[in-house]
Amino acid sequence: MTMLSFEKKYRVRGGTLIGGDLFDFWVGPFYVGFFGVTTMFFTLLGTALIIYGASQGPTWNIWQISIAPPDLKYGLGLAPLMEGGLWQIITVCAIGAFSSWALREVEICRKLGMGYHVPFAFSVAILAYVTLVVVRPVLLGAWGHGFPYGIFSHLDWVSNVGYQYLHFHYNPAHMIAVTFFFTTTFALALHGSLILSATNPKAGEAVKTAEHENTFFRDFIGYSIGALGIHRLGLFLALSAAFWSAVCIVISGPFWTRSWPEWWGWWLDLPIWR
Ligand code: UQ2
Repeated sequence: MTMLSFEKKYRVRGGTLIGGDLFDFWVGPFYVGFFGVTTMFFTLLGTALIIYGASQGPTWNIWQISIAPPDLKYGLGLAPLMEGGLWQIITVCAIGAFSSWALREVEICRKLGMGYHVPFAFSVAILAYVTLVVVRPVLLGAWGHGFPYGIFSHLDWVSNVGYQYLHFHYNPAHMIAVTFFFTTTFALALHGSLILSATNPKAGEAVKTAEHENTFFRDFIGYSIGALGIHRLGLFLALSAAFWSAVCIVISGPFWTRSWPEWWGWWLDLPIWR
C-alpha cells in the first residue's frame, strides 16, 4: 500500500479522549482533536507573553532576552506581572501545551491501534521539565527557584546552581544521568551506522537484511541484541537519561544542601578503613 492510500484508509473517526466527534478532523496533514486546539491555545498565548515580556525588557538581542521567575520573597504566591508573574503564566502555558501535545499523541495512537510508547516517552521529558520549574521550587518553598526563560540566562542559572553545590559532577544521580546520555549516543551511533551499512551497499548489490546485521555483531563481540531489542534498549537508555536528570536536580536542595563532593564522605567513613 502506498503511503497516501494508507493514510486515507487509516485516517479514521474515533479514539478521542474528549470532545467526541467535535474536533475529530484534520487540517491538511495534521490531526486536530480537542488537544490540538488546546495545544494551539497554550502555545500562542505563551509565545505572545514571551514576546510581550521581551518588549518590556532591555534588549531585543535574541541571546540576551530573558523572562525571570519571581524573587524568592514571593515564596509560592503569585507575583506581580513584571516581577515574575509573566514567568508564572508562561510556565502554566508551557505545561498546558506540552501536556496537550502528549494527549494529542495518545489520541493518534488510539486511532491507529498502536501502543502508547511515544506519548509515554514524551511524558518523561515533560516530567524532567516539571521537576525543574514546579516540583523542586515547591519543595524549596519559592517559585524563584525555577530557571529563567532565556538562552544565555538559563545557561547562567545552570552554572550558578551547579557552583552552589561546589562541584555538581560529584552528584551521584548526575553521574548516572550523564552515563545514560553518553550510552544513548553510543547505542544510536551503533544502530544508525549498522542500518546505513546494511541498506547502502555498493552500486548494483542487493540491500542486506537482519541476518547480516546480526552476523556483524556476532562476529564482532559474540552477541547481537536484535532488531527489536536495540530499539527497546534505546528507549530505556533515553528515558533513563531524562529520569536521572530529574532525580539529580530534585535531590539538590530538597534532600542534600551541602556540597556534592562532601556527599562522598560516606565512603571515607566506612568502618572497613579502621
Ligand atoms: C544489534 C542489532 C541491531 C543494532 C545494533 C546491535 C541486529 C539492527 C546496534 C548491536 C547492539 C548491541 C550488541 C548492544 C550494545 C549495548 C549497549 C549498552 C550500547 O545487535 O541487532 O539491530 O542496531
